[in-house]
Amino acid sequence: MSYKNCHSWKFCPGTLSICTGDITRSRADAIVNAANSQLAGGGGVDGAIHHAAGAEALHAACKDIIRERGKLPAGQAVLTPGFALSAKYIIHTVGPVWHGGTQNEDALLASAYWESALIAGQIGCQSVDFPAISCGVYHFPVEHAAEIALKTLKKSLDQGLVKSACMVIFSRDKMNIWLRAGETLFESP
Ligand code: AR6
Repeated sequence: MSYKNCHSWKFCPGTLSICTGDITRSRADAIVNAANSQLAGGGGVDGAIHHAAGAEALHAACKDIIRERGKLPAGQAVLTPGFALSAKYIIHTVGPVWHGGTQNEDALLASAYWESALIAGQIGCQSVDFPAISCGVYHFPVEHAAEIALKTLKKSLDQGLVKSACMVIFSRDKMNIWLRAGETLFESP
């Protein structure tokens, strides 16, 4: 595993982890991309994934999806191969843009995690790694996002969608926020 500072909670069934690292180096069966509705690539983790997977092949696969089904609304997810990544699949989801919590952002963020885990389960992935969806240019407050993400991933483990889910936190500064959220949710009596 190329991640660092990993902290894991073992549940029955499944393991939920939080690590620092670069998700493009994931060894999981699938990684999740925090994409935009056009699946057009962009900056942040989306840009890094397109670059590492091979921009041309991934762009072509994304274009085919958009041609077939139209734009991907926030809260939904779709699948492409991982191309040059070690991960076999990329699950692209669109998180909500933060508008102060007035536009159903909490439910849309939970749905982005849930729908991604659902696809991972449907294609037989045992392990799936997630970035902090919406916590970059979409400006979702990190403490709040962490609580929603971890609760939703725990539920996906409880329901047996996947065996192992890992939150990959890019910035070490934000790691404490995620760990605190995990401790509060899973270790408080
Ligand atoms: N590995 C893991 N996490 C990363 C990486 C990486 N290599 N690079 C950045 N992050 P963002 P969003 C973290 O802005 O807020 C794109 O342009 C980053 O530190 O990538 O959902 C899309 O095309 C942050 O915590 O995604 C969309 O237009 C987190 O990933 C838009 O941004 C998410 O930040 C989506 O915005």
